[in-house]
Amino acid sequence: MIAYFVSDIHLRSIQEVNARLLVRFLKSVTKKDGVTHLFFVGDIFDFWISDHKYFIEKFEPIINEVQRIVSEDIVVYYFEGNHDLYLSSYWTDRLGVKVFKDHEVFQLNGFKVRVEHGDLIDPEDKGYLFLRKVLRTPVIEYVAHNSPEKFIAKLGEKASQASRYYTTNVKTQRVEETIDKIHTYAQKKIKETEFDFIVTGHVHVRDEFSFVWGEKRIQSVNLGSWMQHPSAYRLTEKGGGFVDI
Ligand SMILES: [Mn+2]
Repeated sequence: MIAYFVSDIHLRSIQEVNARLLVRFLKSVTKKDGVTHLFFVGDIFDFWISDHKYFIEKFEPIINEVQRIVSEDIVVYYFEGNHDLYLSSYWTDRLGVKVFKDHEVFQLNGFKVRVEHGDLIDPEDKGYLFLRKVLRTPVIEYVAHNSPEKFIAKLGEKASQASRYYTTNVKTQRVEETIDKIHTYAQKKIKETEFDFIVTGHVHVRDEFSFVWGEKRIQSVNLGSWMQHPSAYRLTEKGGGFVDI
């Protein structure tokens, strides 16, 4: 068993360096090298909603690789982030990728692994939590699915040009505080669901942390962001660790 986890690549175009790195990484995700699972843990794209042709064409080389990976019977999961939403109509129905909106616990070769995007790690981020609620209302879902392709293309271009201020500055200002929040979240969630690993993203701070719960050592992993450090978390029956991309 080899499982890879990636998140928060925030791709805006297929021309950028991280898009090339992602395609190269996906090419290395093969059955012959023993890969069994691939987890997209949200915000892979800086903007993708629903099943619009605009996104499918824009990110075609990535889609082609995902198709090839699925055809090799490698299990691919996609956890929606806050920049990639309403994915199931294309990613599940057309590509065969199971999509999750919330957390999920997987049994991976003896390890119980809890996976989620991580947008609930910071309870003080009230503005974001409100936005999260709004984005997930039926009205927005309807608009996301039914907006004309032209409007989506406009929105997509706007999103691609939008300032990186929030994601590059605001989010990384208080690294220690964020790390505390990741650890607190893991220690809180273990009281609700049993797991050996908790894998999150969203807060853009790459972090590995372990703590003892009862008789067990629990591992908490935050995947960080490719804007700082392109990497994937690799889990095998021996345990896990980051690999540089
Ligand atoms: Mn996010």
